[in-house]
Amino acid sequence: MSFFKKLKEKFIIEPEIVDEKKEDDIESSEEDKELEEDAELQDSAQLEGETEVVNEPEEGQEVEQDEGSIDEPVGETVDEQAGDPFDEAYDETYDAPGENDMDVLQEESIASKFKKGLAKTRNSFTTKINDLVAKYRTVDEDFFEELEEVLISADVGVNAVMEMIEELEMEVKRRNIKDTSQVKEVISEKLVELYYGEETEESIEELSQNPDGLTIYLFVGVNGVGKTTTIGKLAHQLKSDGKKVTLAAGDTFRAGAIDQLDEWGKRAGVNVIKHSEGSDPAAVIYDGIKSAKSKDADVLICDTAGRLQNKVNLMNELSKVKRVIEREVPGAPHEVLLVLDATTGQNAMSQAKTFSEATDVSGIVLTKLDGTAKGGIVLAIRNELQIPVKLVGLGEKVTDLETFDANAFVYGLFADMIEEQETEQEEL
Ligand SMILES: Nc1nc2c(ncn2[C@@H]2O[C@H](COP(=O)(O)OP(=O)(O)O)[C@@H](O)[C@H]2O)c(=O)[nH]1
Ligand SMILES: [Mg+2]
Repeated sequence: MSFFKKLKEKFIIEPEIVDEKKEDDIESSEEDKELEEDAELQDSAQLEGETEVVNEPEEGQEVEQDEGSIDEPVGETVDEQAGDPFDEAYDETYDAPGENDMDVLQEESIASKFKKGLAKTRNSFTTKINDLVAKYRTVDEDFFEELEEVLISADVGVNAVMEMIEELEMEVKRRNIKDTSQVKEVISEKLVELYYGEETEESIEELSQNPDGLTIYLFVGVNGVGKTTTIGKLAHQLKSDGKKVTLAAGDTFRAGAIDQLDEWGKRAGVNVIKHSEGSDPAAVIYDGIKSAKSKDADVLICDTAGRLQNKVNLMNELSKVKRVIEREVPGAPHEVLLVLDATTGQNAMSQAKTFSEATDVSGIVLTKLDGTAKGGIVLAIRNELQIPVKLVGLGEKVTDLETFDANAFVYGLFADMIEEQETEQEEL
């Protein structure tokens, strides 16, 4: 099967099935008149996809995030509406489908989220690849040379690009491909291979958990990368999965950091342990663990400060926090998640190097992928640091956090080409 077709089958479901599901969902929450009305409006607008209903803000309701600040292409319908991320109707409708439908629905929404979140990267990448294919009709050395530049300009990373081009050249020879338009699909396939490397199993790397007892996640990273926001999103996700969550406000350094986490905690409906500004972060984390244990919580998520200007202090502080965690819960922390801002490009790479020297980073959270045209940084990080990207931030809404999936990522990058190829084939 062709790779585009594989991605399509994995991530796109038939529109009719979606429509049926939508009707089912609405029936199952009949008592909610407003929701029904919303759905009817949606139907008459003939929008496709199942998620508009749930994301639509109710009348008069405050819209939390201003999506207008992120310029997005028009014409993509699924999941586009900004709504109150904590809207009750969201959870109700989202949970409504029967168990068997759940996988399909979730995959569809993962694909649409990656597609939406990667719009900037895709637009730039698709244009460049299409230009390249138009310029060189047949595959030759010049074509590969320019392709190399396109990939590097998307921040894929020089080493990764070299490896990729070498693989591509071999594959093109092996399959006897002459026409450059056919190379697009091979590129997409090779990008996934590049991400997973030697691993035979293309596993999606979920966060590790403590099989018996409290799971602890420690978040690290410099100021402004999105630690607190990601913690809020993750807390909401875990809570929706039925987990009992506690947050510890370990960023005692920055003014407002404690309140910010507290606010996220309130919105997600989870417990927040905090001390006053300027207090010892390790003491906050210690109290967090004590509280989480006494409340029989499943997960404790620890926020930390990120002033890299004072590197030695920061690293000492992190080591102390980590020691407390290790001492109080054997086997913890179950993840040390380094948060990196995708829009900072190669700077993110150097932060990753600094932090992994000071502490054992187990996974990367790459935020603000929606804000950059250089989403290729995901591949560079994995390839050059050998640390898996576990979560990606695809927007500012509470639901804009996804477990990283290289296939969904590549789908997000090639969605236009995949859909284009589809119509071409239908026309034949
Ligand atoms: N567009 C976008 N913005 C994000 C994302 N994650 C975080 N942000 C924004 O980044 C800014 C800094 O986030 P914050 O959580 O305070 O960073 P911290 O200093 O590391 O805790 C905030 O304005 C967030 O809304 C994301 O995935 N996409
Ligand atoms: Mg913060």
